[in-house]
Amino acid sequence: MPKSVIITCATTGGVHTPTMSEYLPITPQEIADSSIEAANAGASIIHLHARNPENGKPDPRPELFQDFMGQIHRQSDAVLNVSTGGGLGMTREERLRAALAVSPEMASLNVGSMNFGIFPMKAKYSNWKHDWEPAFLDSTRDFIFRNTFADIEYIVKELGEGHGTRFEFECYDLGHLYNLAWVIDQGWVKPPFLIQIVFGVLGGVGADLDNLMHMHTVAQKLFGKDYEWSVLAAGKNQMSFATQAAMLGGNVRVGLEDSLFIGAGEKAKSNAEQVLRIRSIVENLGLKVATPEEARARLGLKGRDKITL
Ligand code: KMH
Ligand code: ZN
Repeated sequence: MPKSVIITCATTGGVHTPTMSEYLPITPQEIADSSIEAANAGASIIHLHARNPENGKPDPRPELFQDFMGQIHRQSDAVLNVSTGGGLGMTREERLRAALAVSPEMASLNVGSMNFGIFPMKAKYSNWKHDWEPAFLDSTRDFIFRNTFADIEYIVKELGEGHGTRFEFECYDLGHLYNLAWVIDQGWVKPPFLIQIVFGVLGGVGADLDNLMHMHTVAQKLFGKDYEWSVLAAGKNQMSFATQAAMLGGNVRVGLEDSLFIGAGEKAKSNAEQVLRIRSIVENLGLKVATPEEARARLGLKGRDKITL
């Protein structure tokens, strides 16, 4: 009997900017509504970032997270997963503020430093809604997404040991799997692990099916039975890579953080639209979609009553 497929939905992120899509949720109310709709559509995990309600810039303030997380928590039983990647350029302390304040069941943990180039998107847009957007995109020409071993140790100790939060380990390249294996060897984190293999970020591994197969093979060797794996691909490869992961027995992540589209040149009108699309693919493959309770059991989460909202 194949395992059910855990769908994570990353509803806004800190990469896309307001000019790129009118459907990107920005305010706490928009993020709450869009996340609840995605949960109702079949996402059992909601991966969350916050934005400044006035200008849409990625924003680390815990009160923004508390606002939308409180609403999602009251209106769905989805697992709430707080980003510690934050917005490109935030300090380590800023990136951790919200998660430390709400003590979530899950948080992301990026397990390697890398280039993270989103500057090529700048050429596709004009008539910016906000002045900060083109400068923000441009700044990533000379930007290192910092996730050193010291950063990783700080996060697993403060948040993992301190709050019982479990991690969505974001692996953007082969070496990140080995970084994670080393972290596990230190005894800092315990199984089961959720490994999110990320394709198509400029600076990480490319969205090539051979890479997916190889990273899955290596993850299997390094983590054996101790892990669940999931795939996200940025941009146009989002649905095909999620489909491939489901076919290989993995889990999937979709959402407007990772792609603003639902088809070639066609913008997704909501996060739920992407969730419903992958859900229908998964079900047409003869697989079931995991409920939040199934996700909690498989990932060993502490429970929705143990978060501070
Ligand atoms: N933006 C994604 C490619 C995080 O929030 O920690 C990866 C991500 C990072 O979700
Ligand atoms: Zn994220």
